[in-house]
Amino acid sequence: MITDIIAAKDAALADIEAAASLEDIVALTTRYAGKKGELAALKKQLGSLDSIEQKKAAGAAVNDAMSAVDVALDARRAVLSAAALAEQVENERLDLTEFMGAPTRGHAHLATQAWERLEDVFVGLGFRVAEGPEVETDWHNFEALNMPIGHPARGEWDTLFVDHVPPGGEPGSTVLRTHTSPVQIRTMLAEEPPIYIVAPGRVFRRDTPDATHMPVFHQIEGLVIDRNITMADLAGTIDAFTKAYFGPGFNSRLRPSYFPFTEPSAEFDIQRPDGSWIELGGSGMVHPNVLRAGGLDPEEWSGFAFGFGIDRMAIMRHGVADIREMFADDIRFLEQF
Ligand code: FA5
Repeated sequence: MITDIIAAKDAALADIEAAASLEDIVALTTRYAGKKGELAALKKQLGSLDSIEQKKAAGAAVNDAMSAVDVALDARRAVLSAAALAEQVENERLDLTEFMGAPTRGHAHLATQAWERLEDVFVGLGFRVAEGPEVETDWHNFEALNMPIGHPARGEWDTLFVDHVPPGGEPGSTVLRTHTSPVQIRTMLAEEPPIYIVAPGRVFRRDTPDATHMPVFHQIEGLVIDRNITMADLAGTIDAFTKAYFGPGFNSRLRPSYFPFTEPSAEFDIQRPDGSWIELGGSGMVHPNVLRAGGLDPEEWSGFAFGFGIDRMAIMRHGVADIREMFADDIRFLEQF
């Protein structure tokens, strides 16, 4: 019997050594190490042996054979698994040095290009670039801009609220800024006039996307605070800016309007090549209440402010019919600019 056991063990070890795949290992495990395997069958025969000594010796031989087979299976499985993994890695390897045809160069997105060009134009006119946070307090976004809680004009901006209550604050008092105008307040509170800044940035509204609206878009705010600033300074600045940004052949107009934070207020429109007008932004003389919220004396200081839609300016300048094209991430559209 012991001879049979040793023969079975040697056959098993030779087969395991010769196994070429993990599937072979599974089959050999069933054949030799399983409950119905060859060694288990020999173990069952132990009972038929005559003496206790024979049973002990044969039992020890079977156990020894079984553990030798288990060890061999584990070792061979480890070798084959490592080989399979190496093969998979090699098959899935990406050659990052490979390129198809001539390399192409990327460039800044159309919105970024417009943003940077606008900054350049205004820096050329003597403005400095300022910025503020995208997550704002209700106070900076509305209240300091002459829109106390309950003011009907708040409804003009379909506001997105942030689920955050600041220490000592009220629920619903944190918003995604609906315009860049809160940067006016932050700038007035942070520095002494004279102030000549532009503040480009991302703003958020619960607007449904259409040809001229996006729920996330960009504005550039302008703020001038100095002595004896008049509406003529505002009109002159907008005229100079229009010529510098759009070039000759574009017409612009200021149209009387209403904003709570400016008085008087004007809307700024530009004429499309097809003759139709599109609204690009709002503007006006900074309201005395806004100067006060910014810590300034309206008897001493006056100023003007404006807020233009950057994306609208980009589509106007390039003759794009639909603002949604800007954000569809279609490389065929973007690479034209
Ligand atoms: C404002 O946001 C005022 N803060 C502008 C302002 C600043 C007035 C300073 C006076 C003084 P309004 O909601 O009209 O105003 O937006 C200004 C411009 O942003 C619009 O003229 C338009 O060009 C752009 N705009 C508004 N909503 C969208 C939108 N959903 N998608 C793309 N552009 C938009």
